[in-house]
Order: sequence, then C-alpha cells, then structure tokens
Amino acid sequence: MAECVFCAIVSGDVPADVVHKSERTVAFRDVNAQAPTHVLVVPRRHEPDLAALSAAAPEDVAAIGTAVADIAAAEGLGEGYRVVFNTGAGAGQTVFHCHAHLLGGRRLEWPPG
Ligand code: DGP
Repeated sequence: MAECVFCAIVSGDVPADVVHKSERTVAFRDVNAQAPTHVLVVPRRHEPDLAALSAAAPEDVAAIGTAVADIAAAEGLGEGYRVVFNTGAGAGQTVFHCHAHLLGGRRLEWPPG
C-alpha cells in the first residue's frame, strides 16, 4: 500500500532493525522503545488492524503468534512479556498497518495506562 511505513519496511525500502522474518511476517525493533525488548511484529499483508486481518487472513494472525513466541525465546523473556495490538486512534494506534507490540525485559505493571 502506498505511503504505509510498515509496508515500506516489509519491502526493504525503509531500513529497520529486523529481528525475525517468516513467510507471513516481519518483526523489527520499535523506533520508540518502551521496554528493553520492544519489537513490532507485522504481517506482510497490509490490513489496518487486528479485526481486519482476522477477517481477511486468519493464518496471518497465527503466524504473528508464532513469531512472538520465537522472538520471546530468542530475547530470553522467560519471566514474561506482553503483546499489545493498539486498535484505533483512541487506543493510541498511530500506524494503520496491523502490528503486535512485543514488550519485555522489565517488570510490566497492570492495568496499563
Ligand atoms: P502504534 O502507536 O500502536 O500504532 O505503534 C506504532 C509504533 O511504530 C510506535 O511505537 C512507533 C513505531 N514506528 C513508527 N514508525 C516507525 C519506523 O519507521 N520504524 C520503526 N522501527 N518503528 C516505527
């Protein structure tokens, strides 16, 4: 999709610190990290949010889960980690290409802000 920064990262047109790739996903470190590990897992397919991705390509949702597990293991997040899909501007979503935030490496409080 034109002018989508995550599509540009998936295609390699915009550089990123890529930590994991699969047939369906690409994962890279968030430019504005909120934890020692803060990785974004994105489907190669452009859909605006988790609901749209689930409807269009449920296998991509499973692939995100698999990528999260692989990255968490590689990053040594055995103590626990958090996976967040901000959905909609009211929840803080700023990039409208579905993505999972994988956060870990520090104590994570609940409830979130
Ligand atoms: P959200 O607010 O849930 O839509 O999360 C978008 C995240 O994407 C935000 O934490 C910052 C990150 N981000 C935005 N643009 C770029 C970029 O060009 N490169 C990287 N690595 N991260 C980006």
